[in-house]
Amino acid sequence: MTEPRGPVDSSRVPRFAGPATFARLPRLDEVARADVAVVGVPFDAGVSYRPGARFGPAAVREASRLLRPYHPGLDVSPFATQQVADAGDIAVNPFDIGEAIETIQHAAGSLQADGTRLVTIGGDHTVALPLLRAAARRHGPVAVLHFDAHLDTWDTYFGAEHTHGTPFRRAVEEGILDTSALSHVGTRGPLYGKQDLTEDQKLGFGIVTSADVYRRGADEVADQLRQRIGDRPLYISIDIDCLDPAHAPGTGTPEAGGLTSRELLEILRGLAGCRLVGADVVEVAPAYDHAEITSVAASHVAYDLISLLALKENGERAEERLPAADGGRRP
Ligand SMILES: [Mn+2]
Repeated sequence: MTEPRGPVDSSRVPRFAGPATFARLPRLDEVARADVAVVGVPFDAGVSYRPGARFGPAAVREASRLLRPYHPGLDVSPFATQQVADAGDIAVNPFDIGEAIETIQHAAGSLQADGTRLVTIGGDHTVALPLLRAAARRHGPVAVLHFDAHLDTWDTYFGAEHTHGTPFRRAVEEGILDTSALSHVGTRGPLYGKQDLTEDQKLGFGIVTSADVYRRGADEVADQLRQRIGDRPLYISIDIDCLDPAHAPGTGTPEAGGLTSRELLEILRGLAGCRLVGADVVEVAPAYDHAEITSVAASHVAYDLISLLALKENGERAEERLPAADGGRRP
């Protein structure tokens, strides 16, 4: 295997210049194949409140320019031990949710046909359903870790089955999730009624509320989640509104009392060793953002997901080769 092609060298091209790909990585068509592909889904026709997540992928890519090649928390160089590439955006019909879902499922299936794992940048949360279908087609029913202020297991809204509030109920109904290992993390805020919780529980979800994370701490929460997940294939879906609006104002349905970006990143790092097969970061709506707070948080979250993918199931490096090009200290 040839050495992975990494990001543009920031000692030669400053970070504010160069390609607008995620972390200034090569495009997918510039490499023979990728172990991990970052793909955007600029789609927000499924939102129930503020629109604008269709501009999420571009904003997260822009905010990712400052990412550096070595992750000290996980002791891994995620762009050196595996080939990571930017697959661009999936072009979806903004006027037909059903067709958009089909397009996303097909595109995700093609992208991962040769074993490439996907980190998807949304887009509203509707996109999780076709991504879960594509993951389950390849790996069988998947465990799901769902970071979100909301349950996203509602049945319908204005009669619509496919919205950003329904993907996980549809996925359970379709039998593509391993219902023995489903968890929401960061849940909070008012619901329509107590039945929202009882129905969610019947679908198989456990809940770690935002308050639970505050009281128990990130390490204990991550340990508990890791035990529940075990060695099942794991899909992580991160709605950026799991973060408090102070940490992620640029999103469609904000709720007070959320996680800090530090708590989210520490929980993710505590999942090292899990069998991660795919992930998404969704609901970044840059028009409501300030000073790139939300898109910076989302880009770092995506970086941590890519770093987790660089770790083997037992927590060791995916490849034993040491990073060659990334050793230097660069701004
Ligand atoms: Mn959501």
